[in-house]
Amino acid sequence: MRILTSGESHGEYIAAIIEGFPKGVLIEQDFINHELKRRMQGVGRGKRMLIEDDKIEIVSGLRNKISLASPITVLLRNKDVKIFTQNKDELPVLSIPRPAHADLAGALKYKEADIRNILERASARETVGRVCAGAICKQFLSNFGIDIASFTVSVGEAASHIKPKSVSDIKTKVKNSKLNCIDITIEKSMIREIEKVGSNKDSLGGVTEIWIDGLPAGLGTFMHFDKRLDAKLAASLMSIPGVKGVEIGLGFDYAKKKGSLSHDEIYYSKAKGFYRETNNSGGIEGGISTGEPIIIRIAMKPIATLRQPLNSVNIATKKKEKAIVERSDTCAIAACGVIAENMSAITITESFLDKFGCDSLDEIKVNYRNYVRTP
Ligand code: EPS
Repeated sequence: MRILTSGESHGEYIAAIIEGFPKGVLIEQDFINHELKRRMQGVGRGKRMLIEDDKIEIVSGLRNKISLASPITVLLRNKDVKIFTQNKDELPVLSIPRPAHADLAGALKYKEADIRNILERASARETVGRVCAGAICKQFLSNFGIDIASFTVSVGEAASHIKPKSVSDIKTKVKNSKLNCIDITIEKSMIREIEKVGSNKDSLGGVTEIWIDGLPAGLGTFMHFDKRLDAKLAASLMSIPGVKGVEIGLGFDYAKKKGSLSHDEIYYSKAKGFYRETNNSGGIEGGISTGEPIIIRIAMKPIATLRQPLNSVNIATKKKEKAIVERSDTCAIAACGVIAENMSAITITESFLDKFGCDSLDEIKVNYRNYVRTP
């Protein structure tokens, strides 16, 4: 399976093409719109989210809602269109890069004098296309009881220490949250932090945790470095704009502990097969899923655009100036969780299709059942 997205933040459309998706999968457009709506929400989101309604059209790859195995094309029309492919727009040239955005690195790389031509594609708006593809993959995975959820662990200094039991536990607890949080007490401190930095024209990041339940043991492999499931998940999550850290299971805490106190001992029962009573590995050993839930945390840096801008240099004059101010979010950690769920769904689907075949759902189901039958 291959996925392409296209589109600029203020261009006419965002598009996603999913090639190599199996035949016979029921795809509900409403579910994709539901995931897109979740991506728009959360305290700290910017005014753009009030302009857009982020509803999709699927223009190829399905017949009567069922996938045909041909490339699936999803289109989403932006409402806030400022740049055009054919007509001339009147936008001024932007020449003062924002620290922490792609502005300067992109302008240097592409020898570009107008930073608008960099930031339009570098904008996190592109993650709309990834959520569309991920929401299609989530619907494929649901045929095998695989489900994914996320929750906000911390925002600035406000951190929750509550541990969920499962994906369905997370889903129940975040239902009425304004920040995709399972801890309503700490959520209040998180919201206060976001409001405080917002009124100081500043920005914040945070940490979000992703859980994947229902995976069989055996996805991914150590046989080659680029097929390790942990490496694939880390790469796909690190590709989300603003993400600067990924840890699986105990992650960085492993480095502080003895092996005898950190490795997950192995048990067997007739009813459960092989199982563990702890899950410090985060559900992956040797680059392969163990059958325990996959647990990953990602850290997002503060949003790059500051309404009280940092020092920068005008790329035309080379003089010191304050960075440009574009409309932006104060904190996007809740949205980051939704994007991370959908990026994980893409990666898990890729490894699932590698293991069980990729042409039709019926064939994949037969292969899956044969595989899981023998422990
Ligand atoms: C975003 C849309 C963008 C930004 C944000 C994410 O819209 P606009 O630039 O029109 O306000 O709100 O992008 C960034 C934070 C960024 O740094 O690029 C979206 O749809 O997620």
